Amino acid sequence: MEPVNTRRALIAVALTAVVVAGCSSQTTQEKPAPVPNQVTVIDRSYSPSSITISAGETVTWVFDDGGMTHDVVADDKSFRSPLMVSDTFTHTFTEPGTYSYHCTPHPDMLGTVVVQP
Ligand SMILES: [Cu+2]
Repeated sequence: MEPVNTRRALIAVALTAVVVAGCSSQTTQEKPAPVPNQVTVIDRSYSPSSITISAGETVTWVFDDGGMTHDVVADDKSFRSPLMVSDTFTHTFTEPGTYSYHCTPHPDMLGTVVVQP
């Protein structure tokens, strides 16, 4: 009697382990969650060109323009990225306001971050 119950318990544990392992392997195959407040630097422009966030939030610029070099420079100099061809640049905005920025090599590349209270 006792050994049978123990065996059943072990089988239940083994089945549970398989289910959990299946779930976790599925999780690792999912794409990473999209970054909030993301601006993609692509096609010689900022996309979206205007983004609205709340004070305390962070904007992430993703440089992905096929090898073309860009940067992100605030018109009021409150933030500035290096010149970049790939990777990301982030800036956290603590003060509400409207921040316009541009690209040094391409002065016609313009973007705006609107920070709400
Ligand atoms: Cu540029």
